[in-house]
Amino acid sequence: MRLTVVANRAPISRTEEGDWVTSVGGLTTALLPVLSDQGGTWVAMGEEPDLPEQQDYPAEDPNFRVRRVPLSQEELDGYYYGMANSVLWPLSHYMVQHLDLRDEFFEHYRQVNERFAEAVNEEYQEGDVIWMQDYHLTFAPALVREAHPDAVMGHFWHIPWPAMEVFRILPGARKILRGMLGNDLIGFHVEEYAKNFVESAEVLLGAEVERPEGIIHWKGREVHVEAHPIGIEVGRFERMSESDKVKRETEEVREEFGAESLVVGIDRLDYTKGVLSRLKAFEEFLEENPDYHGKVSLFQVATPSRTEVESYQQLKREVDEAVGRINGQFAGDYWVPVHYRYRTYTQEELCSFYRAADVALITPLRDGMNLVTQEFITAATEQGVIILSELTGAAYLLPEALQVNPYDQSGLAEAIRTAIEMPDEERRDRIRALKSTVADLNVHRWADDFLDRLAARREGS
Ligand code: ADQ
Repeated sequence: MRLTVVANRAPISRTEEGDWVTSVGGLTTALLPVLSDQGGTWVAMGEEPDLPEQQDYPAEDPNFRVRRVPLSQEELDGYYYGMANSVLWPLSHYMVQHLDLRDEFFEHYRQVNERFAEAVNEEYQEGDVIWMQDYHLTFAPALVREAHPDAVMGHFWHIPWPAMEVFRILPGARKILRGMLGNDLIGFHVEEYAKNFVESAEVLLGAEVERPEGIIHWKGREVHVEAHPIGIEVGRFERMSESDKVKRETEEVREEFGAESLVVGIDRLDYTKGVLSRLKAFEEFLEENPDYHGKVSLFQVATPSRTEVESYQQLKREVDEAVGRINGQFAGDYWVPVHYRYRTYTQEELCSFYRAADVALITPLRDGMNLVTQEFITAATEQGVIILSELTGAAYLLPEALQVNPYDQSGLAEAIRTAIEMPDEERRDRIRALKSTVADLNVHRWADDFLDRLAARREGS
């Protein structure tokens, strides 16, 4: 069964030396083996003007094709930075204060989705399975469906689907739902998002739905809506974290920061990740617990992200300021309370940070899943304690984490103390249970399960 993957980003990129390499990242790693094995095409946006529209890969012995949809700067601004990142992203994370609603965003998004659909239609061969990814491509499914009524098509949505009453705030909400209902199968990380989607279709479009099966009847077809929690490449993270190099680097990290207890946070710098509230909670922890001054440090890594969007620039300024304020107020002669790094690291380096942590502080204000949690758990030693926001998809699957409400600053400050003081035996029991769940989630299993369900949809079940 040939596969057409449709995603915003291509799975290969060009190095500075001009060589083509496959990207690092869960989605690429999960889908490329399947694509290479079964043949097919990966359709993605063309981010730079000089990239080929069609590229067979690898050049010497191709086993799949990359098809690019070239975008002008104006289209990229409207479709990607605008509609995807400044409208659908904040809305799906319940952050309506960050909504930037503009007609031109919607218009560019619609046009770019049409071009994606045209590219898919041109590449499509009878019997192919089409798998769309994420919130960049909500109109494309219905457009492909018009051209290929018999195509088997699925969509995985990587962020939360918000409650119906929040989703309906969006002008154009019904158009987005109609676009998505071109699919045969729609996957979310957890049941709660799937239920929200079904309710949106029922209330906003008047569609007939079947619960608890999660079936929407639409234009004479069935659209199945299911939970398919994503995982990480467990084997790779296990191997990396057990390697001598990572173990050595872990020691170096511990020595560099010198604290008795190290609390670690690692996130893309995005307002959904709760970095600012986390820093304030750590500040409150230091205010309330003078006995821990000089003994506990927070190591916060923030990856630069969407730096073109104003609200992200503002967040960076606020985080810089908060780190300066905390260190200015609390630092002692040989103790820095917050070590802050604003940069990207290799996965091996991240593993050494995960292993160096006594406590992982993962407190998004909302997150579809949160893969950093799964990476932390996989790499962690038996000492590692995971503090996890209950407003993440991961929280539904990982009850043994110390769960917190990320909006509750005092609760978070208290959880830091609880985590630091947790007895060894409890730490070990919790992390063992967490490791076992994360091992089962595995991204390869996720891809296989979704594709199996798509194959079943072809048979009509
Ligand atoms: P993201 O919002 O990007 O993903 P997350 O799932 O945590 O969030 O993944 C972040 C990835 O970036 C991790 O693999 C992590 O290793 C990496 N990373 C973080 N900091 C880094 C750094 N400094 N340098 C290099 N890499 C870094 C979206 C949704 C999530 C969902 C995923 C997958 O928002 O909810 O879990 O997709 O579906």
